[in-house]
Amino acid sequence: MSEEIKLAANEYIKTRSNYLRGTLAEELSDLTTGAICEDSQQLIKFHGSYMQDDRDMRPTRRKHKLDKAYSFMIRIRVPGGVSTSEQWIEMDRLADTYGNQDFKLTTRQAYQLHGIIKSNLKQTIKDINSVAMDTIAACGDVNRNVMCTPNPYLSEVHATSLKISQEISDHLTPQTGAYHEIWLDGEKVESSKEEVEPIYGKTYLPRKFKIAVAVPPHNDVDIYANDLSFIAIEKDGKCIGFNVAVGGGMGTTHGDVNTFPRAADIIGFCTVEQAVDVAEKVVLVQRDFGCRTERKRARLKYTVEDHGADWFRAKTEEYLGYKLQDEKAYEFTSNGDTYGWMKDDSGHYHFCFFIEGGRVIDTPNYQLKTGLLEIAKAHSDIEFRLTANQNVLISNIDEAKKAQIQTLINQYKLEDGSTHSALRRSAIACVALPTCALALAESERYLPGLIDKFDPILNRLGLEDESITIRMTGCPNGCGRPFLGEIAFVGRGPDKYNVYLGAGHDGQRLNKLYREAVPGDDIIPLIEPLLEDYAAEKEEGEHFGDFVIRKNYIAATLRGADFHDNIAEEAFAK
Ligand code: SRM
Ligand code: SF4
Repeated sequence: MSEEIKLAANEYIKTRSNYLRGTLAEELSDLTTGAICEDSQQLIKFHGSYMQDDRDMRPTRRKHKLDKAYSFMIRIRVPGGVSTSEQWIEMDRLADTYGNQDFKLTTRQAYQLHGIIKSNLKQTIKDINSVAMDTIAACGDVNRNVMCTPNPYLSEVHATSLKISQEISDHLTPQTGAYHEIWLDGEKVESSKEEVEPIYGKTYLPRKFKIAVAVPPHNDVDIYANDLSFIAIEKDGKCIGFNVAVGGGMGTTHGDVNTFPRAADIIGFCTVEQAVDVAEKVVLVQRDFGCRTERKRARLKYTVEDHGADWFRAKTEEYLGYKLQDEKAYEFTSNGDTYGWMKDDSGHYHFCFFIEGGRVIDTPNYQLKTGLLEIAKAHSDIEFRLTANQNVLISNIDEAKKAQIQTLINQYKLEDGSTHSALRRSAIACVALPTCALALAESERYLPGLIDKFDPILNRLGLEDESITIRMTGCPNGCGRPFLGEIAFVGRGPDKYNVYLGAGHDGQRLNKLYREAVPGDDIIPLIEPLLEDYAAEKEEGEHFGDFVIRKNYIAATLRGADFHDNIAEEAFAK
């Protein structure tokens, strides 16, 4: 008798959910509690929301024997990162009306609202949909927000890449009527169940799935961190197709050698016309061969790692019914953003603002949120393009508007980053505390202060214009893509960080563990000598990540007597 395979718990939740319905509708109308049940906490992710609680308030509430301060985070999809002035204005309003009076620009070109209480959740999602944005598949075991290089400097190639990213997004959006029924008071559809999700089927994917499209030389969407990505190949100013990369991902678990970050492999090239089909077939291969027994091993990167990239290419080609072409030459130069005014080759202007930590907020000294709102209100026909480095680029501006916008930029002293060190301009911090349930340490609230301490050192060493990518996350899930930072800090416990060094400045090479569980106060003394060496010994044009690898600092540490955790060594050997 064959033994029944025990699947991961979420597989059963998906199976019995009737295409993501579960008991969500009933629970939303029960206002005797601000929470929802555990199954619903998993299901609501597919609808773009997470149940959270304010972790800062936990001790006080515990002391007074109160339940946790529950609220919901809502993630709003923005395929390719392109939103309108109207949508920006609505995000601002929703943050003030239902949220925490601020909103977050995420590392995947989406918006996030925090602090929405259960009784306001439905109205907030309705309002989001009323400005032609949605939240379905912003989270959950499905394809998430599809990213695309936001800077349209190569107009034609960019236009094609953006169009493809939006077509892929549309094609892979779940078809279930549950979203409309629950949030938009849509008619209940008596579905012919087996047909409702033609691509995903009733158990969707084994795990989240992420796609990005990059236009070289910018790797600002960090394609090597994605399950699937497309690298635009240009010839004579036109996009002739894409290199296809699979198997990237960041998430890992401290102490678990079976989990590791992985940089994607390029498996071939497809034409523009084939791209949506390729995306679908890669998703289908992962649907059919991805691990459904252990969620920690369920990402596509493990399917590629376990079977090999050649197997993955062959399987994809089998599903496609045709062969991919061989990869074409391309070059990335950085994974950061370019700030300030830019002009594309069709003559339009774009301006990239520096938004520290992606948090759009007013403070007594800096009216960032108000300033951006005033720009959106004054110019209804411009775009707000979110970047994967948590910044925003306003776009499609003609000569006349440029001057008017510059007046508002001056009035509100809006930052193009030029008053900051290049290190700060090249930083990413994930949300972490107080909203993220998984945070082991601070991140968004901590990194700016840490950079304050780095700045005088960089000035002293003449390194203030070196755009060293620095990334911090509150845990090893990797939401700020820390394993692609030239310097990275990954939360290990309260005020303790694992320190990683040596990623490629172009985002192609992962970094390596340098020191474990470093207390916050010890970070500067640990890194300062390396920066001094770098200032004294770097070669012309050499990036910090390349320098630490050339100097073998990390290998030396790995052999050092104080290195006692071989877990990371094994993981990073891959
Ligand atoms: Fe993430 C989980 C925030 C980009 C890997 N991520 C979470 C949750 C939802 C925590 C949770 O499960 O309870 C975080 C919510 C915090 C909060 O309070 O808002 C969270 N992730 C974020 C954002 C908002 C970070 C940011 O500061 O911008 C990013 C939202 C992206 C979006 O718009 O869709 C975000 N997360 C990423 C990225 C970067 C990327 O995709 O380019 C990664 C690494 C890439 C990857 O997926 O491998 C990432 N998040 C994770 C993981 C680890 C997944 C894994 O394979 O193990 C988790 C945990 C999980 O899924 O179990 C996670
Ligand atoms: Fe939370 Fe960890 Fe992601 Fe940071 S990296 S947002 S702490 S899950």
